[in-house]
Amino acid sequence: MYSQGLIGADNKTEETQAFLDAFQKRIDAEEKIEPNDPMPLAYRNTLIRMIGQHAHSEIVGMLPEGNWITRAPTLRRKVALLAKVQDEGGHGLYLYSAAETLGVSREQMTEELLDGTAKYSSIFNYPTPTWADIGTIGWLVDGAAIMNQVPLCRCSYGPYARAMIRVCKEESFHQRQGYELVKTLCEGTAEQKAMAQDSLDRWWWPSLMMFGPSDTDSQHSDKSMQWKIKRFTNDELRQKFIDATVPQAELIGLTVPDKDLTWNPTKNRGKGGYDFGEINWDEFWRVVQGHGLMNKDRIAARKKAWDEGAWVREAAQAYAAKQQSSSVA
Ligand code: FAQ
Repeated sequence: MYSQGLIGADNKTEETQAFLDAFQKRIDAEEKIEPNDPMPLAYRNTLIRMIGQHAHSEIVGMLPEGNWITRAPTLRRKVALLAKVQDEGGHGLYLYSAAETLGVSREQMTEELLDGTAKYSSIFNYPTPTWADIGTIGWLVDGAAIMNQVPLCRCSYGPYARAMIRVCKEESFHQRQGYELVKTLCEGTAEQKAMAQDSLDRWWWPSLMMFGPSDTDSQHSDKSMQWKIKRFTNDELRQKFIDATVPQAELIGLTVPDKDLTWNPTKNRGKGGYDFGEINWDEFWRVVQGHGLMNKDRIAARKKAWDEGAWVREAAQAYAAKQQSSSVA
């Protein structure tokens, strides 16, 4: 672990108004905050919560797609899917490391995931019953993830911002391979096209929920915007995603399952944008609170992996202790 201080690494800095003002001045000047810098406790805790949730999402997010690796229809698709799932695992590890720079351990974060204290993205609590879902996840879920994460490359916390640069490059490949997969299905037989449409029908609304509650219900957005952790609000990013994705659906002949979707030329300060239907926020909160279709399965899978990996952690600790005692002797 890198950062040991509660407020600053010196363990002395007090959270006075003068300190808070000086901190905000650094943020406003677009300076990056680094692990050993003094920072308000609430800033630290916001990042631990958000980066931890993000890391868990990447790791839990391997499960719905990993489920299809053995059933990918061609060698080319299998190789791409294997690489993608492996990338998501890498993103999770980067992010756990970024969170560790704030003074929390990976063990603690994992325990909080398993006991339900820490959240992960709602989207990974939906099932993947068809092969088309693998394309739709790349296209929509990675597409939404990129929309949210590109601005995080400019997050005020240095380790998170830097991790996001590589993550976004990889997510971009994921989005393209997903869209190409769905496009291929749309150019295939009538059954394949119907499979793609059915998948879009099931994933569209949950993808919009990935951006979080509407701005009026978002508890953390104001403070995170002030600290330049978030650069856009949940609703702003959701709108950008809809505006970018609807034409992609049209291009491959799919229909977005929203009867209220209409082009509004006055939106986005006259640049135009889509008006869209009401999101089912009851469903969103139900899933976030653990009552989605796959919540129990996802946590059970993570718990099994954690329990079965105990011997690896113990062996690594025993090896480290042995190395340390032989270097002391
Ligand atoms: N699911 O006040 P806000 C990926 C919670 S990565 C579950 O608006 P905030 C890659 C929120 O935590 C996807 N919970 O919160 C991939 C808070 O609860 P708390 C993950 C949600 O933090 C692709 C409460 O609601 N990406 O997909 C969700 O300002 C394919 C109030 O919300 C990130 O984590 C939700 N959707 O804004 C992997 C990006 N939304 O903590 C595999 C970083 C909100 O007070 C395959 N995170 N909540 O108990 C963020 O940008 C933000 O944290 C938001 C939420 C935008 C997610």
